[in-house]
Amino acid sequence: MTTFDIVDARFVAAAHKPAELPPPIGIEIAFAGRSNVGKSSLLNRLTGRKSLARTSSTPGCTRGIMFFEARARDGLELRLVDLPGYGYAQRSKQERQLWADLIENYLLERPTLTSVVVLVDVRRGLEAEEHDLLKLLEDRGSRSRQVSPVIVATKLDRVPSSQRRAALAAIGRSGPRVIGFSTELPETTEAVWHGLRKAIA
Ligand SMILES: Nc1nc2c(ncn2[C@@H]2O[C@H](COP(=O)(O)OP(=O)(O)OP(=O)(O)O)[C@@H](O)[C@H]2O)c(=O)[nH]1
Ligand SMILES: [Mg+2]
Repeated sequence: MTTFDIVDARFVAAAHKPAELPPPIGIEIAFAGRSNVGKSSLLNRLTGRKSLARTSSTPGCTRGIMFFEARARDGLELRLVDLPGYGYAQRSKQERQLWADLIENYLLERPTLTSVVVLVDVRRGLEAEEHDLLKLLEDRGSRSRQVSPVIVATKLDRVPSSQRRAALAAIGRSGPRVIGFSTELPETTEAVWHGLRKAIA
């Protein structure tokens, strides 16, 4: 049996404001990162569902915090939480502020949040926004339950295979270990699942 053995996955709720957040139940893993980095695509691969989470080549696809529930064959039940991407300039300043507040509040206060997957494009690596995000997660530890960050470098297929190892090592140099992922490389899904299982253990 592989860890990537999801027998059931379904949509639970969409929250566009704090009042719409579903009651905190179970274990939550959130997916955070720049708009268009591939959060929703990764979530679909992890659940083995083609279009559970909406994806698009146009940045700003995921609007609001989307909650999904997944159950593995070995009984593990998880909530996978798809966050709207940051760094998307096409929105009004007011809209961006409201979203930042919603996401920041979720990341800092959610009692069921156990791990946050920080996604970065393998070609860009960690930039100021990702360092801010990792710092915010560290700060959370002093207020409520600690969350373990997992860094996933996406779109690995866009780097020639001979350069992948070096690209991942370069991103990992300044912090936690980095897991490479691509929707085009099926074996990488299993690697992400391994990282997630470890992070919530
Ligand atoms: N080549 C390649 N393209 C990918 C990969 N992952 C995602 N994409 C593409 O990148 C685009 C954005 O993917 P999404 O999963 O919608 O990105 P997101 O991070 O959820 O974006 P927002 O919801 O806007 O924050 C889509 O066109 C995907 O098909 C990958 O591993 N390799
Ligand atoms: Mg998305």
